[in-house]
Amino acid sequence: MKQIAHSLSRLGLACLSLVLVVATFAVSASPALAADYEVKMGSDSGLLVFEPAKLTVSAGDTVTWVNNKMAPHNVIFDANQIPGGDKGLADKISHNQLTFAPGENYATTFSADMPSGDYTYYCAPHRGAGMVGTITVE
Ligand SMILES: [Cu+2]
Repeated sequence: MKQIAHSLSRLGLACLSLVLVVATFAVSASPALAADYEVKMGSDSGLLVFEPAKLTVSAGDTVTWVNNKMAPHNVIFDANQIPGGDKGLADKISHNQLTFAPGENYATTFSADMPSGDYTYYCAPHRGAGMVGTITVE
């Protein structure tokens, strides 16, 4: 009888472990946890900057650039300033089209199949003025 109770308790522990493993996987795989971030193009005070200029995100998160002040702006990623140096990827996540009206925006999702690291970008019209930003994907 004692041996049966012992076996049952071991079985229970195994079931609990299995439930925990499955639950952990379900949580980590859930796309509902992906976060959305917003970067202003042009600061509220009218400076030619991305705000925030530096942002750290997780794989699967989405960054939306919103035109704020001092337009026109855009978002250009250079292949030599992203992890892996993939020109195709740099073009894919760039937004060449200039925004003019406040509120105009575009988004990039840093999906899990993209390499992690620092993605540095600039605004073409204002690169010389220092309008540069970095998204760090962890
Ligand atoms: Cu700009």
